Amino acid sequence: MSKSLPYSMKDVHYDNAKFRHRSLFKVITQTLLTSNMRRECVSCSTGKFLGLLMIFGLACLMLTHTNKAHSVSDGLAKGIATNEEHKEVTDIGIRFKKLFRRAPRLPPRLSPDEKIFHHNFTGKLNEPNVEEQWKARQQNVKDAFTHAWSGYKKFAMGYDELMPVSRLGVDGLGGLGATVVDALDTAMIMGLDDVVSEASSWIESHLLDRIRQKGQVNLFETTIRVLGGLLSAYHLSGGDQGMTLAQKGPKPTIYLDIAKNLADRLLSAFTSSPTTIPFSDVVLRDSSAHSAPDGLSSTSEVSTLQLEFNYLSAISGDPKYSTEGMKVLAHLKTLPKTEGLVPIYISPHSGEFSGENIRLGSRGDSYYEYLIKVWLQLRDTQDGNFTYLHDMYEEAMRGVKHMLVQKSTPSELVFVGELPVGPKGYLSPKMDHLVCFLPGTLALGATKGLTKEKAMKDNLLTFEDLDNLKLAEDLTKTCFEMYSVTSTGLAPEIAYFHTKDYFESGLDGGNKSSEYVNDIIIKHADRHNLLRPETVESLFVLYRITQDPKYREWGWQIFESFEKYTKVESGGYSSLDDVTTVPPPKRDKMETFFLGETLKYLYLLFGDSSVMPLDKFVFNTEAHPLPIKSS
Ligand code: DMJ
Repeated sequence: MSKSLPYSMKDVHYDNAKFRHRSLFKVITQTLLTSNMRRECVSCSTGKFLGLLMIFGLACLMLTHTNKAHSVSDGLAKGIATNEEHKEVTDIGIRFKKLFRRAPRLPPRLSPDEKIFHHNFTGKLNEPNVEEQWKARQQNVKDAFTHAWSGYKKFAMGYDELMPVSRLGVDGLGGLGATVVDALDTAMIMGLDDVVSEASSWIESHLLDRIRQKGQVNLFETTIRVLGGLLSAYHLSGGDQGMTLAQKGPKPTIYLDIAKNLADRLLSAFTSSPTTIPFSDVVLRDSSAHSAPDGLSSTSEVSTLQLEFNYLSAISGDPKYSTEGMKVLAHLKTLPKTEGLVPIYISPHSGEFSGENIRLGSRGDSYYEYLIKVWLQLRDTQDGNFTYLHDMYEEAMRGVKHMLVQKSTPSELVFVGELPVGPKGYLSPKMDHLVCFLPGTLALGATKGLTKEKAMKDNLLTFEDLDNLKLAEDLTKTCFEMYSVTSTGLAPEIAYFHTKDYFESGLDGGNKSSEYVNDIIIKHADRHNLLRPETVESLFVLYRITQDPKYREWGWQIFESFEKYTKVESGGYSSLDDVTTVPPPKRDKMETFFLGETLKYLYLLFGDSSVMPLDKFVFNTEAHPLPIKSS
């Protein structure tokens, strides 16, 4: 007797197509001759062998019996006359084949929650519950926006910001009713017609007067929040052959006219400067401009105006806005850098960088963001060659990876540190919440707004793109853990990370059950939360690009914490003083970007991915979407 085949060969036999097409008789006899059962039988008694045959016979009877009902109903359902006998035999054959087929590979075991998301992710099972659940969550965000707006409307209409605890308004941004303009396009996207109507009629009746009368404003803040808000409202209300999301409100040209009036005044920051680097402040009523008391501008501020100015030129037909804005980037291109990284201050008097402090947090952040976004905005137009922006971006991201990225101990969270005394100095393991814009920017830069799946299918990703995408995913996790490590589930303004060179005890976030409680340090002075958007912004972009449902789930956890700890009953949401304490003391301020950005990104994260597609719109740094124009 030949020896039984080694397992690998047996596998080949079992996979053989011929085996699957044999008659029932052959299946039984061959199975008896080749299976383990045969080996058993050779060594067992005749009695045991007969017993096995009986069991086998019984199994045959059961299968025959159950198949009858099946084949009839199948046949009826299909409306096809079937030969019952023939079908029975065939069905039995199929069942036997199933018996001897290799066990199917089972999907990984998932928790009930994960199951829902897994089905949604693959898109194969059209689980209505999943989308229903996200729709319900999206509705919660919409309700939150309505609650925020109602507080602002009741207590602070026309002021820049709401102090929700005091129930007062405050002008922290120059008095242009910044919340109204920042919130308007979010209301349009959410389809909140009443809010659109209230906000737009305030803009129509008051904003131009304010612009003519008000004094000093910051060039950057006014551009990203007010000008950006007006430009998006223009497009979303039908201007520039745009969408007509807003059923109510003025004609789009109203927004354009106000935007031009405002931008004409803001231009004085460029034209008064002795270099191409604009001054930081403008006095609106007389269109004059001056530098900050120290004579310096922030690098991120002078390089985060171009999306808005370019779009305004495109829709107004007047190139002067774009010309002034793009001169800044062309000038920055010529300045010396460290592996693409730049100091956070620049002098409008000399046009040179000032100091050596390098970071991607405050004053540095959106320099890197706009390099890639302005390139995305302009690359398909015929207005010039903007490849240099992409080159600057790629060089900078290589610099980030080489000089700023580190891992924490003990659990290896990837973070972006700072070089406070320049490239030759030490790396501080400090990361502002502001840096959490970076994962979204990296992912956008990698796929140019397409899904990863599509970009891979079309062979569009380089190794560098994939590397950047991986870093984006790692950093998004870190940003999320900055939330989940605290007692409130809300991130501090600044986090430090334990590394092999840096340790400080007794400064954790308070959530002792977090896996990362020993990795993240939160100093007393940094424990506030300003309702900032950067992490949910990156969750939104990462979700759109990777389609991984975990980003939605993380966003939902963050939203629930905002609801639990920042909501003010009488209306509005409040910044917090300390996210490590429960209940957290409130700071009594609702920043305009909570309505302009945070709630907008959450709403889009939970909604249909075809709304505001990332390869057709570029979001300014204040989350105002601007359409990408092609030549
Ligand atoms: C916003 O005004 C913008 O997102 C800006 O780029 C950074 N700061 C705030 C939000 O945190």
